[in-house]
Amino acid sequence: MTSLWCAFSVRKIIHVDMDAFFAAIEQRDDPALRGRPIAVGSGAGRGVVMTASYEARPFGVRSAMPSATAKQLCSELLFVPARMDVYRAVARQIRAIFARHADAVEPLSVDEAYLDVTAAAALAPATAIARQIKQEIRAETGLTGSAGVSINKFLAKIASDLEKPDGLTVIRPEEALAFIGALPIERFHGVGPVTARKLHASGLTTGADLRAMGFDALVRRFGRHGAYLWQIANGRDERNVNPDRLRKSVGCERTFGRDLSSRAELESALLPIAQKLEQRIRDAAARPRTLTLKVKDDRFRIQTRARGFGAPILDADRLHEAGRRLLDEADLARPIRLLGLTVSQLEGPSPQPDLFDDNHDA
Ligand code: TTP
Ligand code: MG
Repeated sequence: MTSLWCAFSVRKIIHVDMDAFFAAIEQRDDPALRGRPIAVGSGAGRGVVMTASYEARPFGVRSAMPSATAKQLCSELLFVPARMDVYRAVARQIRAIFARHADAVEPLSVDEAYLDVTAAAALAPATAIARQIKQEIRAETGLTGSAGVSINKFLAKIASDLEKPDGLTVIRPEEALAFIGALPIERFHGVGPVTARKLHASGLTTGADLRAMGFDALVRRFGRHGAYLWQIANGRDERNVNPDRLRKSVGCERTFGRDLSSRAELESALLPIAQKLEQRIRDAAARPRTLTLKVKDDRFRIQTRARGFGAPILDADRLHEAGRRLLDEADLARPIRLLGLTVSQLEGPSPQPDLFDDNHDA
């Protein structure tokens, strides 16, 4: 009786993440790059590494690293310029494969998604579905992805990372608690370096430590984030696979009490907008690469000016600085009644939002 009930109540979630996505596509399309350490991104000036092939990783070359540093670590590193249109087209192919197998698909970034296969798993085991998806990805795109299969999003995502590249890792319901118990708290989503330091200072290093501390003590010490940590440590993550989660843009704008005329006033008015936007970017777990400035003057004429970035633009200072540069491109002859900043092109890996970051209401 119990096992029957379990069979119907336990969800089956798969997380798929492509291996060295941009770099693997470049190696697929140019045989001369295969088997070699490559980085996608600009190798010139202040360029950054978008991703590195698995051959480059043993040298320590990583995403978001300045290209100059990467070259120092690996002198043979080949830089290949990004071809975003190609990557997006492959992302669409992969999503089409997911849609064939899952009841719900939630893309997290250009190369990863959560799949809810609970209903499909009544016909074939979730592990077999994951294997089939990996096969179809390989057959239709010539690329490999890694899959994690488990009972919730948290465990599925951790699982997909465990045997990269070309991995398939299953964390079964009966293994979940032991797995989380041994898991270092740094691996918990939402625990970045700041939170990790605080937890370590309280003697907490693993999921088992969090469980042992107990719900009440965790909440007393860490507020609602303590409650979240306790839930996760006990294998509870009820978040649904939500197909509509991915947003196209995030923005913030202000209409001023009086129209602003001086450049200095406009620049300082832009700062709180950038700060609010930083918070919204974090809340949306976005990795935006385009910033758009909106300017409305006293005659309600609207101008927009936009700029793209090689790496995600996330913090208020950079948003403010980029916004000020965009002001240079706008016609500011008339008094200004509204300024706005919007980021778009949100695709990219979701960051680990840190629960105790300054802007968070921890
Ligand atoms: P990831 O899935 O984080 O990395 P990856 O697919 O290259 O490698 P892994 O096998 O470890 O999953 O990101 C997917 C793509 O997003 C990556 O190929 C390039 C891009 N990207 C950036 O442009 N900047 C970044 O800082 C990161 C992390 C990724
Ligand atoms: Mg990936």
